[in-house]
Amino acid sequence: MPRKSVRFYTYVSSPYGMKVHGYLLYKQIPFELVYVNPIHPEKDLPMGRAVPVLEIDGEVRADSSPIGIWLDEAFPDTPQLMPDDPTAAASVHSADTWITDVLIPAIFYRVHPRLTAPGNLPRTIADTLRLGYCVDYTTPGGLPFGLRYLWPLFINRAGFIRRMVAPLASSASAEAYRATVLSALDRKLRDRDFIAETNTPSLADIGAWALIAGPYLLGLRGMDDYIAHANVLRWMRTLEPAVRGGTGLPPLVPALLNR
Ligand SMILES: N[C@@H](CCC(=O)N[C@@H](CS)C(=O)NCC(=O)O)C(=O)O
Repeated sequence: MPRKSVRFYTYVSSPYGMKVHGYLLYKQIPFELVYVNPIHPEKDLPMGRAVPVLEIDGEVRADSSPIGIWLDEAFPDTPQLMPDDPTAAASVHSADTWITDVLIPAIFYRVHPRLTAPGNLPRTIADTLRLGYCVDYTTPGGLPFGLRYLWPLFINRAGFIRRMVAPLASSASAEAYRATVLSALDRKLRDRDFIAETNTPSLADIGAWALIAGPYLLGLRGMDDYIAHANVLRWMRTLEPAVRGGTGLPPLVPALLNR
């Protein structure tokens, strides 16, 4: 059978994109990576204006977790992200909801200048400038002149980020919120190897791994705090060989941006 053609549209800084990127690396599916211009994503995307979008043999779909399930169907001979057993599958879905509702906002919150504790504002601005640099570097033709220096403002204004972090505004600092979330993950991993009730890595593990490793690899500061959580660290290390790439596939973060 001829090899399926897979094209993956994202931006380097998109958490949802990082999840899908992780799925593709874990399954070792050869794919073409297309970084879209985040200012006018609709010009580069085959559908809509949100990333990630995946195209398999000309068929396009959006939405990160459903994309993972679609990849299982399209590539049944690769490691499966969703278990067959219905109880285990329900546990993966519930863990994936936690990732969407809790883990991803914790990451966005950390780089949202307006909501950060005042003492951490310089660091948060430095991190958002770093994100601007990474997006500029990976966007074909670069961002419009000077925009990368305005990235903190761009992040502050993005509607989907505002909606996501709004309920968290009453939390303590971004760091404290992130520490609470990592502690919760550490407790989940205390008595088991994977986030959901599965015997092998699932959609939840691969997504969460990419979400924790991606911002660290992009060079944001303070993103190595997971090391302080022994169970999270053990789990990150166990999964690393399977998700880090090294198989000639486009890595989660391009080598020249990588630490
Ligand atoms: N539920 C979607 C969310 C995707 C999403 O919010 N993507 C952001 C980038 S991280 C985006 O492109 N937002 C632009 C918009 O919604 O207009 C998924 O899981 O893929």
